[in-house]
Amino acid sequence: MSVQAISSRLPGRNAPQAIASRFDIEKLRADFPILHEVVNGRPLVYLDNAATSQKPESVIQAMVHYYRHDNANIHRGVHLLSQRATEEYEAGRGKVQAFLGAREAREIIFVRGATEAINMVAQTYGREHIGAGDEVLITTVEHHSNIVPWQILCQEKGATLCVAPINDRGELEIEEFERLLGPRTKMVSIAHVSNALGTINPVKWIVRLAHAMKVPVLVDGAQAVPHQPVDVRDLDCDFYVFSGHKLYGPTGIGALYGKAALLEEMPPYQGGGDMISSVTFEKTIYNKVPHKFEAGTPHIAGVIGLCAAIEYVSGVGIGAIGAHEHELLEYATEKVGELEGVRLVGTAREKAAVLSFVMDGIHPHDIGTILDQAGIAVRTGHHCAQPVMDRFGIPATVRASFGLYNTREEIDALVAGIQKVWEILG
Ligand code: 7TS
Repeated sequence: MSVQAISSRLPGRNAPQAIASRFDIEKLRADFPILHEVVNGRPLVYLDNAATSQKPESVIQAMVHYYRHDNANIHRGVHLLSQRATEEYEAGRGKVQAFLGAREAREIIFVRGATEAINMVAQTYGREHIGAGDEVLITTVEHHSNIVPWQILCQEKGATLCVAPINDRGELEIEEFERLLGPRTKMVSIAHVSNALGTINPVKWIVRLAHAMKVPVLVDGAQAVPHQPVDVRDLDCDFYVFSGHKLYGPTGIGALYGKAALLEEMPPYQGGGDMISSVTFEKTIYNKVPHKFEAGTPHIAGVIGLCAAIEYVSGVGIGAIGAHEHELLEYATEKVGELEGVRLVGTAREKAAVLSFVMDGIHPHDIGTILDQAGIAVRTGHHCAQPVMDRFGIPATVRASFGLYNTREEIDALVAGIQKVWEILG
């Protein structure tokens, strides 16, 4: 089946026109204090949302309120503040469960972010189930954090890391993926959305293919959850990971979803407080899932901030956000794509919120510097996806990535900035 045919089976987006009327961009922008910053004498145009998104006042205030009124360690105190902190923290688990559509709250493990979640799965599930001669299957578009943890594991175990290729648009070559998925494959780990190219992978289809071979699938949702609804039960993936800071929440907090049956039989990742039910020098009995995987004092304020972010995003409507960004992406693709000297990198038919490009004879860092002088924040470099750059034979790109608060006027500013770059350096 072609990627296009698969794409047409992906969950439909809300019609942009229907959304636009509900989407009061100026009201939303007022929720984000940082958007009022002036950068190099110009109003900030923040187009680096794939790296991290800005935080609404409600997220900032939720964390401030926690530290001002409720701060205490969790799960161990009988005193009121500890109970309050514990309740908020565990309520947060329920919120993430609902956000991802997980069956049970204990299927949500709080982690530092997507990176820690993938390392955790590699070092717990992976260590138990992947051995010499086995294969882990990923794709060319992965972020380094979905490559290196598997590489470390494969080196330790004598296993092989296999990589499914992409075509010139940046789409997964499905037939090649199917060919590589073999009897030795013990794990598939794949980005839901590529951070460097914006490609949306047909993850539901991939899960189905992998499960037909009895292979579990981890989906790296770091670039998906801010832009589209995610339902882990519908995807039927075995693990799903994301970072709070790309979802308008704080840094240092994220979540790992794992199917309860898998989490139950996995060994712990780190040892320490809270992950035990009893300890003697001879033997430790581990705590129940999810606490077995949350050693030490967690990022309590982070969980509270993440919950406020989920509430915020849910209030705006993730479908509406995705539709707004899709409109911006289409507009930017057209406007930037027709500029002299510009070549877009990553032109998949299913894309989310990312526009990567290069300019003839001009280094991306120089482009980024000139844009910064105009107050426009974009990312330049390999975006922690060096194999993607290698695939396209380039060292780096300029990446503009969109969030719910971006506007057409900001795309116009980007276009003017790129024209200026061409005038100066072209
Ligand atoms: N996976 C994907 C697809 C990502 O885009 C990122 C971060 C990660 C995993 C790691 O997330 P972390 O929160 O644990 O660091 N991506 C980017 C980026 O594109 N620019 O800066 C960070």
